[in-house]
Amino acid sequence: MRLLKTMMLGVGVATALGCTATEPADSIAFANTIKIYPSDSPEVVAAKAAHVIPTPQQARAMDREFIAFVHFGPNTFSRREWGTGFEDPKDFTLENLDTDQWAKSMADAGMKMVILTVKHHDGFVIWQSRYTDHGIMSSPFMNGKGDVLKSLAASARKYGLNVGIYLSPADLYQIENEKGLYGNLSKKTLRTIPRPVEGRPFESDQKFEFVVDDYNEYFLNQLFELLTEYGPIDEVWFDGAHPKRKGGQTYDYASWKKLIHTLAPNAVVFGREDVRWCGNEAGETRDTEWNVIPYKANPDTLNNFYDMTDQDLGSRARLAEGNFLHYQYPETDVSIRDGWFYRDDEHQRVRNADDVFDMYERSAGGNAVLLLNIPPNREGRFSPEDVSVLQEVGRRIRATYGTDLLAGASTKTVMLPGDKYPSTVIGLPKKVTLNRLSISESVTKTGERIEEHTLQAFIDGKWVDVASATNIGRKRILRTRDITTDSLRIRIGSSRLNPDALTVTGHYYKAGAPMLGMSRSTDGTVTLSPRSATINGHSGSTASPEALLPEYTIHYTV
Ligand code: FUL
Repeated sequence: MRLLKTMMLGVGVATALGCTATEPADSIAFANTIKIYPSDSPEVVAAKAAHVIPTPQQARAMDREFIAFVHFGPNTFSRREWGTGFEDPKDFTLENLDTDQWAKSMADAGMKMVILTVKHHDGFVIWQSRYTDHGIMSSPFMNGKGDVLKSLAASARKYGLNVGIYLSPADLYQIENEKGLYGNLSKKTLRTIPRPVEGRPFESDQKFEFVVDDYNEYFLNQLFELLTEYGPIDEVWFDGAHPKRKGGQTYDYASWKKLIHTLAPNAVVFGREDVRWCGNEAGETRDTEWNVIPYKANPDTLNNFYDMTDQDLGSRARLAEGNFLHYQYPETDVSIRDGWFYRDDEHQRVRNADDVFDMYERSAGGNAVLLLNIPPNREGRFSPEDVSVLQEVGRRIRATYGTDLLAGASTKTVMLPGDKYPSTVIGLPKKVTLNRLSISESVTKTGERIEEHTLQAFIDGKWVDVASATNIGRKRILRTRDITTDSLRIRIGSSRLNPDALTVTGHYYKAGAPMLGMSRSTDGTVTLSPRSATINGHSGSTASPEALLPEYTIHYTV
């Protein structure tokens, strides 16, 4: 249900902000990055923040909501999390590869894209690169003729998934082998990308010139292959981890960026300007995830981006610390298993559907994107346990969010006494029972504005508060206890600028019985309670039990 321009009331922007004549707030242009000055008042900074909007690429990428990561490579066969660079391609003993099964499972889960580790930190490549023989071309798989990316890209397109690549800047093979290019202290000189290779024509005839060293040239040549020979690439993932460094090797990101923007115009870049790390690998999300981030240096020309792990990245107090405000959304990257790669040397636990569905709601419904890793096994398939979790999560997403219980509702705005902004009242033709409300701001048009909001429901003749949260952004899913009502009201507590139209939908999640955990204290008291999913100290939050669990009674017998 779309609430049309119901909330544009309030005082004129310039007056409200008390802006200077030199920079009235109503003249601020919407942009992906906006400069702020020491002379900007806190109100002007907040108004500028409300004018920072995603690029069309970022907006499309956020709309994907739930995407897949696939970690696959020599580690799958050596049972390691991080390789060493000394892997023997002969040990990549893949015999069967069923990327159709991967793609079908991902599509069943409701995922919209897959990002493959085409080169992890070990430096082994799983596509047919012209620039190294350390990879699938030297392995027994299909007598060296196999190409995992080619196969996955074809399967992904068959099942309607976009494709992304993880190309590790860290490269242990290029560090450890004698002729390795990483940190070889080569001079920066003018290089033409792609470097021609005899007998290996390119599919694209584009050419680029960059002044870079040997490793950056190697990296650019490989990016060129990946971005021109596998169909459209929608995300390029640059991991920040470095098991080892050598020779003061730096990365010429300006050149990489030029190549990516030219060859993959729809792609967003993770770890650089477009997409940031959420700050953990455990599926945790912030309660308040602002995507307007303060930067000291101009993010559009930055070479290095740092990991941001603070709980508060974008409150008004944080904004004032920057010189630039930039739109950058997070991906909640997390593995369905204990570890990024498939291993069976020890029992590798698999997250259950409760946990993954919870992460989906907190990420997609918390102004972020969920990036869930599913590591294929040595048979080249997703394991049955993982597949059943993906199927169940997809079923829950469709069952819950496939229907809008507010369809057909009427809306009006009312100014409640003492409030600064009008409230939106949603009237339904008859009572419905719901426990999820999804609210979106028009972020692509008018930015992220709302800072506090409360959902109220009309129950037994009076308005009661049902849920309160902070910002909204692209989407906020409010998870509530079951409410049966024919009237809802959204009140705005505070906002960076007058809130724009909201999109609101209502849903019902029919939760199954929770998994129970049992503990016994030293005095013999036994406690039975819903178990919180915990994997290797990665706690999968179960949020507030009252919002997530239906009203179950635990019956026990001794
Ligand atoms: C980390 C890497 O070191 C892990 O191996 C994995 O690829 C993860 C997604 O990023 O930084």
